Amino acid sequence: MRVQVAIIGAGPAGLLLGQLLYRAGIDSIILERRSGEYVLGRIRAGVLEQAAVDLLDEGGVGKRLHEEGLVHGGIELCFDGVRHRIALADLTGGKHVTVYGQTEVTRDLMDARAAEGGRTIYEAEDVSIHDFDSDRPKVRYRRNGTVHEIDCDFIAGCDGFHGVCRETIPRSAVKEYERVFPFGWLGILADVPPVSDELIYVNHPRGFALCSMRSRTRSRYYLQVPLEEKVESWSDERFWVELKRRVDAEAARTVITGPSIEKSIAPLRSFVAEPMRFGRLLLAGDAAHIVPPTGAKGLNLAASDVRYLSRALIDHYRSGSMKEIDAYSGKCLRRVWKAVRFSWWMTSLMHRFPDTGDFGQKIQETELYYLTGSTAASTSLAENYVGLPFED
Ligand code: FAS
Ligand code: PHB
Repeated sequence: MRVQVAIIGAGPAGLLLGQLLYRAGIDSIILERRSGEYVLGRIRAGVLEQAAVDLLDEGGVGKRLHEEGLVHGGIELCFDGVRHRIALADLTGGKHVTVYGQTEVTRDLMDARAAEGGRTIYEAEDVSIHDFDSDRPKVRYRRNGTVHEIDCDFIAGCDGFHGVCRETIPRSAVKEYERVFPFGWLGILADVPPVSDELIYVNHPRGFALCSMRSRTRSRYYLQVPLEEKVESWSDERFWVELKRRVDAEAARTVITGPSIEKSIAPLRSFVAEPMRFGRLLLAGDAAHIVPPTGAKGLNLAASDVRYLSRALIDHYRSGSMKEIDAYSGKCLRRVWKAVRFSWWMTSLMHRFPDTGDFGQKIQETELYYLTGSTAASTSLAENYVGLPFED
C-alpha cells in the first residue's frame, strides 16, 4: 500500500493533521493502537486558544464548537481567600479562549474523517517506522494477525508521550529536556453547573485547585495532590470537602456538588525533545513535548505544531520544495519553548512545593498581588494564556 503521509496516532494532533491534509487534497492514513471508543474516553484538555479554533474552522469541523463552546474573556486567580479577575480580552485587544472539551474536538474530527472516507486503522498493533532517513520511509503494523506495510513520503509522529516514533529515533540524534513536578492533579468530572462563569485558578497553602467546566451543566475540577496519591483513596465526598477548603468563601458556599462521572490523577511534567524532525519523520504534539496543564497549553501546542506541519506539507506537495519542511522544527520549538516557560511559570506560582514553606507562600501571594495589581504584569499573563503569535 502507498500513501503520501502516514500519521501515527489518532489523538487531536493526528486527526487534525489528517483533516487539514484532506482539505488540501493530500492523501493520508492514520494508525491508532487503541479503539476509537478508548480514545474518546480519555478526559483531558478543556480550553482552546483562538488559533486552535481557527484551525478547526479551516478543517471544516468547527460547527458544533461554535454552537456549544463557551467563549471566555477572562479567568480568575484566587489567593489569600479572594478572587481577582484577569480580563484576558480587554488586555489583549479582544482575544478570547473557548471552553470546549478535547473529547468533543476529537469526536468532531473522527466524525469528519469517517464521513469523508478518510482511512483510520484503529487497534493497529505493533506499529513500527522504518527508513525515515531516506526518501522512501515505511510503516508496518499488525491487525488481526496480519502484518501490513505502507510506503509513504512522510511519517507524522502524532503518537503522544508514550508513542513509538520518538523512541525509534537514534538516541544520539535527540536532545531531551525534562522537569518532573513533585505533585499531580486529581481531576473530577461531574454533571453539575459550574461554580462560576469563568475558570478559577486557586493558590492555597493546602495546594492548588482549579474550577473549570465543559458546559453550563458539566463541571471539571482539579486538586493538587501528592505524587504518591491513589485515586481510590479519594471518595467524591472527600474531594468536595477539600475543594471547599481551598476555594474562596463564596465559591465554597455556592459550589454545587454531585457524583463524579470520571475521576483520575495526572502527573505533571515539562518535557521537550529537540529537534522535532528527523529526515522524513516529523513529530507533533505530545510526541515531542509535554507541559503541566496549568497554562492550558497541551492541546493548543499540538494544534500549533499541526498548523506549521500542515502548511509545510501542503507547500511541499504544491511546489516540490522542502524549504518549509526544513524550517518546521525550528518554527515549532520557538513557540513550544515559550509555552513551556509560561506553563512552568504558572505552575510554580500557583502550586505548593515541598520547600515552599511560610516564606515561599508569602512570596507567591505577593507576586500574585503584584500581578493582579499591575496592568503590565496582567497583560503578560493574558497574552500568553490566549496564545502568542505565530511565525510566518
Ligand atoms: P495524544 O496523547 O492525545 O494522542 C496520541 C495518540 O497516539 C493516542 O490516541 C495513542 O493511543 C496513540 N498512540 C500511542 N502510541 C501509539 C503507537 N505505538 N501506535 C499507534 N498509536 C499510538 N492539556 C491541556 O491543555 N489541559 C489539560 O487539562 C490536560 N489534561 C491532561 C491529562 C492527561 C492525563 C494527559 C495525559 C494529558 C493532558 N493534557 C491536557 C494534555 C493533552 O491534552 C495533550 O496535550 C493532547 O492530548 C495532545 O494531543 P496529541 O499530541 O494528539 O497526543
Ligand atoms: C480543563 O478544563 O480540563 C482545564 C482547563 C484549564 C487548564 C487545565 C485544564 O489550565
